[in-house]
Amino acid sequence: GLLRIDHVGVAVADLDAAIEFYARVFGMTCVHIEENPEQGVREAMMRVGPTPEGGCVQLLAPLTPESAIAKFLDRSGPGVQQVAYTVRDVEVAAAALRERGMRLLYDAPRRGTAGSRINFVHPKDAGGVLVELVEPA
Ligand code: V0V
Repeated sequence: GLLRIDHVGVAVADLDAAIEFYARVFGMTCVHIEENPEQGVREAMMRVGPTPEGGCVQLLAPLTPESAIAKFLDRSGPGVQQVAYTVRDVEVAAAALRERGMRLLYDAPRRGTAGSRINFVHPKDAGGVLVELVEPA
């Protein structure tokens, strides 16, 4: 099952400007920055509060015009793009959701932030929310 909220993903056009904004306005701390070419993103993990239990906002900027984030920005503008849940085993969690009629985007997990393994539930099956499953490294 789902263990906790891992992060909330927010699509942004300018990653550096967004990092500065979330740090200055909300007092969040940038704990990780990574480029993920397979996902077409440059992303930053902004930790909420002083300890990891506070969870994170993941800022997502597009690497290419064809990427999922570029498409989202074109259609919807900047804003919440996904909600991600921590799971112990992404394949077990994906199988359980498939059994409940959800379409998972990938047959096999792909690489997410910091060596995690990830998969997604299609937003059309989840009430308009792109749901990500994250098995941390
Ligand atoms: C699209 N739709 C969304 C949506 N993206 N609804 C809610 N939230 C979103 N993020 C709606 C869209 O408005 C359409 O609605 C409908 O879904 C189908 O759109 P589509 O044109 O068929 O599909 P696309 O091309 O917009 O693609 C949507 C999906 C794509 C979700 C399939 O974005 C995708 O593959 N996402 C998974 C990968 C990803 O998001 N990577 C970036 C984050 P109407 O118009 O039909 O009503 S990378 C990441 O999270 C990492 C690295 C990490 O966490 O570690």
